[in-house]
Amino acid sequence: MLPNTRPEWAALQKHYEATKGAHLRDLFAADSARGTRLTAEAVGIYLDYSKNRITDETLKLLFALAEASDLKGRTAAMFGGEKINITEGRAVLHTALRAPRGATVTVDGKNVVPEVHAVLDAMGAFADRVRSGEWTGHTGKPIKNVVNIGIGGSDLGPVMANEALRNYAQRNLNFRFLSNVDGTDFAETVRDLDPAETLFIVCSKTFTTQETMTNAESARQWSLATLKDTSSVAKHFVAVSTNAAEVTKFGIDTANMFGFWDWVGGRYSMDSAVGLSTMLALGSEQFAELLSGFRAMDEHFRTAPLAQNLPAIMGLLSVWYGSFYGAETVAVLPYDQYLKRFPAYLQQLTMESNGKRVTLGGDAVTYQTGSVYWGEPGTNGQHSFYQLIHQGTKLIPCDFIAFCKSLNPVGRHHDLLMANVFAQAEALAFGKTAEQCRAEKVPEPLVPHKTFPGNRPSNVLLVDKLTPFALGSLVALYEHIVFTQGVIWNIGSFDQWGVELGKALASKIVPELESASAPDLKHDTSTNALITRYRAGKK
Ligand code: G6Q
Repeated sequence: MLPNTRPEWAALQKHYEATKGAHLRDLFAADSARGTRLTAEAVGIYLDYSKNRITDETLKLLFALAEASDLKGRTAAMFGGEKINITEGRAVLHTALRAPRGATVTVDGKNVVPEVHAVLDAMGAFADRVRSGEWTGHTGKPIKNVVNIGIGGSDLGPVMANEALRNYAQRNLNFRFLSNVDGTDFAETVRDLDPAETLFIVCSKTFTTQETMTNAESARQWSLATLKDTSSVAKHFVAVSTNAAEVTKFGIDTANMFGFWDWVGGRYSMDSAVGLSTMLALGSEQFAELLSGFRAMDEHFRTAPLAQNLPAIMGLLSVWYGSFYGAETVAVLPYDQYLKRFPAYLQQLTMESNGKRVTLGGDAVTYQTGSVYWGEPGTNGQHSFYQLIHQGTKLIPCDFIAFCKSLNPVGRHHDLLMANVFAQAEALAFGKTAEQCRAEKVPEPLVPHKTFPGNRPSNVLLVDKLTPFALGSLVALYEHIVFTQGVIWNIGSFDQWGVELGKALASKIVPELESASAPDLKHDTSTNALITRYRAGKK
């Protein structure tokens, strides 16, 4: 059903019309406890959502919508292994990837937890051998460089985690990530590496993705050009995949293949074998801490009442802005340099999941769904795009993410960094009035330019310290925000037909670019002309 036909949605629409003019300045002035009351805390994350354009009534109505949408029931269905990815007929069980040893999660009558832990154990044992230098390359040298070859869900999580947890990584291992089919990515990734010291992880669920297989083949040729012997492939290439036949065909020993399952979506897979590079960097104990962060947030989301439930609150607030205020984007602004790839990671998680235009039943939606997620770490963003958030014409809800303790305490740096987070959220909410400008003797012609309207919403997430546990809990927080949004919008968050289309379209054109004789082009006139021009230009 279309959620905007629910009475709870209509009540929110009416409430929006009645309250859209309210200013955060007045909401704070009317309630001296607002800044501590509209907060929630769980799994080491303190969420201050008081600077949102909401009242207690808004929350009540949003929770009523969540209940009418059966958020609890749908959550239980996901955790219980029901095939909620209906267009692919699959269960959605990334939560089983962090289930404790001994737990039971059943898919098609089979408990999958023992297999999950068998793969984790194999990853851990392999990581120990590489990290200790026991695993050597073909010439007997220990591995110094690890290159993860993968794209999309087989790249963005590992890249983000590698940056985010660099402080905890074994520093004598050098990690690189090769994703783009652009030969430049390949050339620049390997240019200063010694094949005898380089291990490639070919990370592809299907082992058929064009970009990844092209890069893997070039890596194999590059490696063999120095090592000469095809038996060296087994020492320098391992695979993360569900496709044993293709892995064997490539020359990788299936003893060095780390598997996962069709109930793990690519963008939800960084804590599966796709995280092998993370395991190599962190070792099995710290990887286990990452998983416990995920698990703690899973348990919180599954069990906490809506009014204390971080993912539910944040998911509902994004629905409030997206579907009622018409806000088109959400800015994610981590004030931690280690999280510099976190917004890029979230772009896939959020936009591939909820960039959908029909309901689960196939009806075209008549309301806004998935928002554009974007962002950069603070304070850098303040010196570029924050201007538009403060004084532009668009409403851009922001998520600030910050840590009480720095992993690199240097002089005054951390206090300065944190002062900026608090100041930005404050300025966005309260702005600066014309009267305040005049009191500061701003010349009259400049008053409109120096006035800040405020009333720009934000969440502040405050965490003690960026640890593997904290990262796991933050990623799971956003996974469940996405799930909450998808349930309210009644869309399928776990397929990605748009990505599949891209894969199919390009493979049709490849032979037309590579054929020696002029191909018979049957595209539109624009595509035909571009192909013809490229064929002439590349000679
Ligand atoms: C993720 C998507 C997509 C996928 C890549 C790589 O949810 O399905 O980003 O992860 O296309 O696919 P392979 O792992 O099969 O190479």
